[in-house]
Amino acid sequence: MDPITLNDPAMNKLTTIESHFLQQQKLYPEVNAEVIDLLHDVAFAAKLVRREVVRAGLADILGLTGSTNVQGEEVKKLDLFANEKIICAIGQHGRFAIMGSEENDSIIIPPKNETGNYALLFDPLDGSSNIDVNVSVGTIFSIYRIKSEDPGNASLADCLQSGAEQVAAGYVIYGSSVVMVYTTGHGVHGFTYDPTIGEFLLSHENIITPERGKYYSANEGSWAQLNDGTKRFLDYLKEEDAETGRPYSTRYIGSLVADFHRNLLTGGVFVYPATKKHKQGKLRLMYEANPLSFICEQAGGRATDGERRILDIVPEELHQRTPLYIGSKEDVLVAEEFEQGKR
Ligand code: AHM
Ligand code: MG
Repeated sequence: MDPITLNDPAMNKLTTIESHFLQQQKLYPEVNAEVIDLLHDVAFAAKLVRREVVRAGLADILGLTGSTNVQGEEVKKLDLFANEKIICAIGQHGRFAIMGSEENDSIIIPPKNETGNYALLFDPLDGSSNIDVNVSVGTIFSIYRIKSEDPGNASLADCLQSGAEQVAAGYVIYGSSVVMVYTTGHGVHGFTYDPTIGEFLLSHENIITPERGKYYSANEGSWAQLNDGTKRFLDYLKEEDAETGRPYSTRYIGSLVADFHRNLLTGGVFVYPATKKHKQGKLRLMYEANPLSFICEQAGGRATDGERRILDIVPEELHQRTPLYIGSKEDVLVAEEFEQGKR
């Protein structure tokens, strides 16, 4: 008897995150299989965080955040909840020797860290001021191979590596849909979560960001705090010039991950400079700037602190802050010229 062959054309178009990773491993055998497992862990943790984020508006009705729930347990604020979920969901597999979170002052040693060869640095829920008002928030993560030979001895030094040493990075945005974007240094790929089947499906393959954008994202409410270079750059973006497509439109959500994601897809520049209030910038090098810069460069964009490539900065401390100019290459180059007083 002849074997039965089934072919469902609709299925051929669906690529689950799992089958995408299998394809990537064939294409790029140099990407360690462990790294793929780590990305799976992150995708799983993101599903847990998403489950709570989509119910955030029910906090008052259900007695969530800061109060006691029906089981008599104290319910955590969403960013702290996300932090604990990620640490526990990812830490239980023993693949990470060490972690660092924007929510924790010190490094975190997962319960089973004897076998993991990697360090995870993450912002569990970026855009915290937007959580209670139904605006997109996200999880940002960065993965490094540890330098210590014995994972049981992993220390802060294993976390303090420059961004250029990342083996993978990504983010999950909890917005009108939930999207996970990642890179292992072989392009940038995005997946949209289908809640009806509980799967991330490939929706954005090989993301390339436009060379020049049409949006700029900056908190202009801080105008009085900005230095002259930044002010002149923002003024420049508002001038009329057909050749460069100016004036640009302002788009500023106040969730870095959401502002970055939009600009990545449509083109644009995100600016959070050093200000009088935030003399080193506000954003965190290890949890925000490095992972997004890795993704941005992989998509053909550029990311600097106005002087230096973000990925070349050698970190001195876990919670180090940095100015950030990130997005379409041409736009970031112009921003740097203004910051450096060349314009
Ligand atoms: P958070 O990690 O406490 O949420 O702070 C980081 C956020 C970024 O998501 C966003 O780009 C920035 O802070 C907005 O800051 P501002 O309100 O000063 O514009
Ligand atoms: Mg943040």
